[in-house]
Amino acid sequence: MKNIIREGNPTLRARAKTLAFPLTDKQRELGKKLMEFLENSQDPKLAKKYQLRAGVGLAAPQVDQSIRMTAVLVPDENNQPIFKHILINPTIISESVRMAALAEGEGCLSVDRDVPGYVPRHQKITLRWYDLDGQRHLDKLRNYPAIVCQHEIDHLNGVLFFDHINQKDPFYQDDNLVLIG
Ligand code: SB7
Ligand code: NI
Repeated sequence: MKNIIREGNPTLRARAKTLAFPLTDKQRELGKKLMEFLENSQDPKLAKKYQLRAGVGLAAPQVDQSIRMTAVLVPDENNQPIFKHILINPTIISESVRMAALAEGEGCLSVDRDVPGYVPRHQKITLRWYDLDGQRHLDKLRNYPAIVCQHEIDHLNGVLFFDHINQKDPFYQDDNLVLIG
């Protein structure tokens, strides 16, 4: 997965296409490659060897495929996966009013610069998604896994994390925003 596209490439600003089932063999392979990339990027030895930045998610548009597919691999403190799935056509079907943001801010493998500031996201979401075989899933997520999924779904809609940062006051925190991490 050497071909991650960067900010400025119009694919990152496009609305990606909904996938139809059954997926093609190529689409299935792409899903597995996205996940493999995340696994390798989180393996300290492999990451060093291939000079990868650690990633918890990677969306198909980031490899210039404008389709609604993303891999998510969120580990816990012991490096055990707490949410590890290849998501096809993910949709947020309900969301909390309460917002959450990472205290550290966010980064993106497609953005080669630090953009400081809080990125407010829904603290809890209910996510509907399909796996590679077309099976439907529903998951209730909160905090970090919810934030990562929202970052990835944004990629499917042509949105980048810094679009959510308050321009005038990047670290503005209203009463409804909880910081995590
Ligand atoms: C911080 C980082 C990510 C998500 C949420 C908070 C993912 C970074 C890797 N990606 O660019 C995936 O799109
Ligand atoms: Ni990203």
